Amino acid sequence: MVVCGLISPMGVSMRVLALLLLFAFPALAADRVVNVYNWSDYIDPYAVAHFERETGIKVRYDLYDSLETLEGKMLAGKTGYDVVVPTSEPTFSKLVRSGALLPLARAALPNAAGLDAGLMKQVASSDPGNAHGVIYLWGTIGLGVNEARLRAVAPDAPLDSWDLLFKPEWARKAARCGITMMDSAIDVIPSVLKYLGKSPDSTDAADLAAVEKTLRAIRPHIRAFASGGAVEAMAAGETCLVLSYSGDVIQAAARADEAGQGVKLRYIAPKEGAQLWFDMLAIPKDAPHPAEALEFINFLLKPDVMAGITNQVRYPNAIPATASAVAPEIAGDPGVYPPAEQRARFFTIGPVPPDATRARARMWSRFKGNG
Ligand code: N2P
Repeated sequence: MVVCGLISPMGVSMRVLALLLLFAFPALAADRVVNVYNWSDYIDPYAVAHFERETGIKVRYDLYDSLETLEGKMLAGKTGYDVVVPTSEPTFSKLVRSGALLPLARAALPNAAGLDAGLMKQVASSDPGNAHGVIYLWGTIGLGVNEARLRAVAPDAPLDSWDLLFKPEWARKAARCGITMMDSAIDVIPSVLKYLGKSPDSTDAADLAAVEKTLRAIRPHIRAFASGGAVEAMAAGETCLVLSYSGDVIQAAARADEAGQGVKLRYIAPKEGAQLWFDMLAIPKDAPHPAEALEFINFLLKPDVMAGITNQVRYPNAIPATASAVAPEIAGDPGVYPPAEQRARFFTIGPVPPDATRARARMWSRFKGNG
């Protein structure tokens, strides 16, 4: 189409010149692409379309819904991905330590100047000098409840506590309206350790045995393990209790409201402590299109684009200038932007050594298999 446009009014010679240029510089002829590997339900589709239109770069987009899946791909190497979104701990820090990520060329990321300095400092413990990643979105791990259905089967259930799921007497009751748990040893075990009064980073075999005992006791009451699909199942009213990521539950609540079938959902950051995490935009070391990756990341960090993402997926971002463009019902939702007294009960995790990671993964498959 471009070549045809050149025929007139300057005639055939211009067309020949254009063709010659394309032969001499094949990159001009090739489509520019960026291969993005991100969590499911984690972007504003309009942002992707807008980026493609503005830059001419085509976005190829793949999804995962657990850190285990992302780690499996990254450890095998040669993923072909240009942008990945690992959680600061334990995955991103592990990738940084193993040299699996490209240092970010700051000059290509002018919009990174808009990132919250305090939050970036917090993730610097996973990535010295913030060399390999910028914060995309953040959130917590907690419980999603369909209060009306839970109250119907357990009128005095403790809705503010992990007891609701981790105490067999409550789980047994909740099982009557359905319990779903995310399928991730990495993202579930720290919360159980914390609930048991242990360090969420514990590598002690006795602590892991206590976690296993707790989980096994509620195993018969879990209807399904699902990370991505939990949102739909909850929104459809198929389950009444889910262990999941904050924004996933809040998205489910919004979808349920839109569906108008009377399903009302709520996110709870349990009082004993909810894990706070940060998801990072990063570029694999062997990314085939690192320049396009930087353009994509820089685009996502634009305040208007990032505000659109938060409005869509209901996770908070780390760009303070988005505040005025985030919808009031989202900015005012304590599950999305937690007030200080709630944040005081959040905890973060540190790196998990390889042998502890393996022990946790083995325990998780024993637990899951014991249905
Ligand atoms: C999106 C899940 C995101 C976050 N569905 C987990 N870090």
